Amino acid sequence: MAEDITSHFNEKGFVIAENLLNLKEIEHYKHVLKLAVKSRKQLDKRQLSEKTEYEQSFIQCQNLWEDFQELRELTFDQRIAGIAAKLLGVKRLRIWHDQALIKESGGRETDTHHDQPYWPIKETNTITAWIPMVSISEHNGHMGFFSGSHKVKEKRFINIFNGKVGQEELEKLPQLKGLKPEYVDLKPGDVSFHHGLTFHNAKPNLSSEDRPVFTIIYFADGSTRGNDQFHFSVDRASIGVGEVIKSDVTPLAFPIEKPPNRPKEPISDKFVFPKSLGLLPQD
Ligand SMILES: O=C(O)CCC(=O)C(=O)O
Repeated sequence: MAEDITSHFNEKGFVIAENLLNLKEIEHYKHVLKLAVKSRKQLDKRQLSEKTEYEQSFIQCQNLWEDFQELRELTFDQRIAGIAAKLLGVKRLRIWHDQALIKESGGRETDTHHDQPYWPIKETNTITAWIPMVSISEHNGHMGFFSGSHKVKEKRFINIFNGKVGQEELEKLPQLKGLKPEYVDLKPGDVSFHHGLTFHNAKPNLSSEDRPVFTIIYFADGSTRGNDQFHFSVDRASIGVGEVIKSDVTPLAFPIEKPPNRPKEPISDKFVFPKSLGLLPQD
């Protein structure tokens, strides 16, 4: 099976690992994820319609492992990280960050993009595990992947943060030429993995329930900082351009015996109530 999913991943840039977690675990993580998001977003009283277009795609809370011990178990789960390492073909992985992506009931689509340009990592040995806490279908924000788009080794920054991305911009991308997204339905316990260069999007949530999802982003150990674009995962540790990305805010994720300790300066201590993008604690 592992061989199959690796060749599928290499060919398509995404793959599904079915039944990786059991239903009891998913029920547990669904509960703790809900509490974590509630805590981080306690000051945000806005209705969906009052949010920016970007925020109408999902409620986003990053670096939850640093603040919530029970989610740390998930972020550093060796079954998930082990598959991610296998898919990337590397022996050791680090955490870039984790996050909740809760597409609210009525939430709009997630615009087409790939992830790598959002991260100042020079090498492109990166992968995201996308872990739904409910069944995912066309009704509640399933993801669509542009199969093979990761093979064009070129980073294109798509600005999804300022509102809907124009079709004209997407049509010009060599990565998407002749491709349509392959939408993927998932059961609780399934985990999808996508490469940092794979273009993807997600459908709106037409259902009456929020779509709770937790994602974990990993990068190959030994990767270096590629540019000076600000990012919490390198700037908190003062990692300079060209230096190896290695600190207690991006700890080893695989292989490890047990989850790491909380970083010396956890994100919610250092960045209290930031009013930026709604990415981080509170706001
Ligand atoms: O969950 C979504 O709607 C989008 C997820 C995504 O873009 C990602 O995990 O890279």
